[in-house]
Amino acid sequence: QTDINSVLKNLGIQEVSQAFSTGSTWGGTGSLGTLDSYSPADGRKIATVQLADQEDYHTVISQAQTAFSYWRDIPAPKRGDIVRQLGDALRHHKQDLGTLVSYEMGKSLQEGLGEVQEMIDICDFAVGLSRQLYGLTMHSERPHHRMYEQWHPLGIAGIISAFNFPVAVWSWNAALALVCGNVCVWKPSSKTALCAIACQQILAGVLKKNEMPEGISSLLISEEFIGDLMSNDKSIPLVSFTGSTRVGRIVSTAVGSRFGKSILELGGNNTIIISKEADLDMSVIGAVFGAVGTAGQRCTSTRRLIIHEDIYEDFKNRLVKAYGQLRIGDPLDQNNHVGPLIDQQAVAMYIKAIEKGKAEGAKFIVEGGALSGEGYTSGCYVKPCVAEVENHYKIVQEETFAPILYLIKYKTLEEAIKLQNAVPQGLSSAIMTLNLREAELFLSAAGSDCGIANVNIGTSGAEIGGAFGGEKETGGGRESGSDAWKGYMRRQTNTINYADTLPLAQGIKFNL
Ligand code: UN1
Repeated sequence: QTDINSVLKNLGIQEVSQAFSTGSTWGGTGSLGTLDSYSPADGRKIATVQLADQEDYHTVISQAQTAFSYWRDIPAPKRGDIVRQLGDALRHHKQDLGTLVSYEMGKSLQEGLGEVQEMIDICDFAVGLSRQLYGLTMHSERPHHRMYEQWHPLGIAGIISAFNFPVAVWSWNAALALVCGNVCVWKPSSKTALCAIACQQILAGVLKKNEMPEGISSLLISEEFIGDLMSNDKSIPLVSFTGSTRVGRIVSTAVGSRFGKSILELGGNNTIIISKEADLDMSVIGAVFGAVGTAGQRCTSTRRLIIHEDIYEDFKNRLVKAYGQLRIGDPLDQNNHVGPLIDQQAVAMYIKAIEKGKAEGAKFIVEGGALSGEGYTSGCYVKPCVAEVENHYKIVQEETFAPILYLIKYKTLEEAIKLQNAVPQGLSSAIMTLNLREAELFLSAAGSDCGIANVNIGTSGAEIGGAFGGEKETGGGRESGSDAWKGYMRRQTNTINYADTLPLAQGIKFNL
């Protein structure tokens, strides 16, 4: 039995929290009222938070601007040392924070702890990066000239994150943005405000210990209002948005029209192609975890399986058997595989998607439905389900944030790749095959059109070391590893003349 009250106490969560924080300082005018956070696990109210208004927003932004002038002057490796301390603090709080993620968001405790592990990993990555923010040196075409590039911080990095990864997505952005010399302003999902408050407290503690000023990392609690202000605010040069394609389009249009930068991590419609040469035991585990993990609420969740016709029936039967073994219930109980959806609104969306699918001809081989009765009183639990469909069905073309898995049959790999690419989204994809030719074709320019393409691994569970993100309606942004840090900086090309004449480029003569 987990003692939620002591978890909340350890993380510094109060019964009523204020609307914003600039670090150690909390505040809020209270003009927009409050919001209660409920656990989808048992329906209990956890705590109440105030909503930030325009005045709160301006307080935070002006503090952040002042802090930026200070933070950008601190050498990057020293900024890295502060992020290293954040990683240590997260190690210390891993159990409590993972538990809160599980309780407030509803993912299994294992996945909650995994999310905190991702935070620790990205901190480690960012510490190393703080000594490797490299620019290139180029050879100038002019004599006695030196040409090189430098990477400078942008200023305020605005982070708008979703409920499904309530802590990790912030850390991917914040850890990188901070070592790059930016300050951060975070607007988390209002559905997981307490997770955000916990993260903010942990980082604030580290900043305070290092005698850093207020405003290096700020938090604003809001529904959509603050996200709107951020998208339209010229004083936020970068907005990193994770969420639906629908909202992402609004954010990117607003940011783009003021020529700001954005990093967009939007919807996915992720597929595993199961070849007739796949290891089927492995494929079942990959498919089921991908489809039901986080109750199908990852942007990398497996939505479609495209299965070779020769093994279709066999694989279908194995899948039905595996679904029969799933235990659905309290996410904090480690015997369960699947927890609740985030709220009852999500359940309604799931039900509607099933109905829409049936109307279009989807044939459910594992039936879905909402669960009620003992253990399910929050009204947020649903049955993971599986349907045979055609790829062009409207519902199959959409991302439904719930555990609904669609099966499609194929004959040739070329056809399978075409089907997998024939959706508006382009985040994650995978092929299960032991055949090298198939694997390489899938990864080639003529293969998957997604930002992530895996062989003999499912679609979810990406490591932080690689660049994370996708193409098409997924938004094109990249976060986490590789050179994703460049998205948080501005590039400056510098040319220095140490000759005693002024030769012009391209050989142009200009004599006075
Ligand atoms: C998301 O769902 O927003 O690959 C991100 C994964 C995680 C990230 C998911 N590392 O499933």
